[in-house]
Amino acid sequence: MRRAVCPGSFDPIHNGHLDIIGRASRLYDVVYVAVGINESKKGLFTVEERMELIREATADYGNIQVESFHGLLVDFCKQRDIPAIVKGLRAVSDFDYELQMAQMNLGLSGVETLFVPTVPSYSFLSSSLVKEVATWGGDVAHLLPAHVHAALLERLRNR
Ligand code: COD
Repeated sequence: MRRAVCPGSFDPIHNGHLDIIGRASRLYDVVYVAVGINESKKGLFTVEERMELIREATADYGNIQVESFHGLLVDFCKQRDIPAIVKGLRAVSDFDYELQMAQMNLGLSGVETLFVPTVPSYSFLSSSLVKEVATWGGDVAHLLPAHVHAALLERLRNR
């Protein structure tokens, strides 16, 4: 059984994330989508809410397991016998830090990192930009699954 993990904050999941997860799901038998818990950073959505939004967004893929993790990603991989991390690369600016993390993770545990180039139409996309634009009334509907867009607008209205 070939397994991989797509880790992230996913606050919230957007179409750039989904593109990478979908492509990973065609390469591996099981893809874990792992939401990192970072107590020092308060998200717009709770970790449980993010997981539920991801579950709904990936329900049709058929081989996605949504989980959360605390601490090191390599420990999450070790506990589940996952040999590969799949990451999307948006631009050269992502590369320096992603390379550092990939080398550190390889050195810590032998877990490999595979980089998947983002499709050009999503190369500018990040959760923080989506939240910022939506906060000021900008239209982000085309950048998110419909249920995530609805959840985002509701959360911003009630904040
Ligand atoms: N197109 C394609 N892919 C994208 C796009 C896009 N527009 N946006 C994001 N992605 C991909 C990237 O691969 C990114 O890594 C992933 O989606 C998740 O993105 P975010 O922004 O939701 O998540 P990050 O970058 O905040 O997540 C960071 C992690 C939680 C993965 C990282 O901090 C981590 O591994 N933490 C665990 C602690 C640890 O092990 N630390 C040591 C590291 S060496």
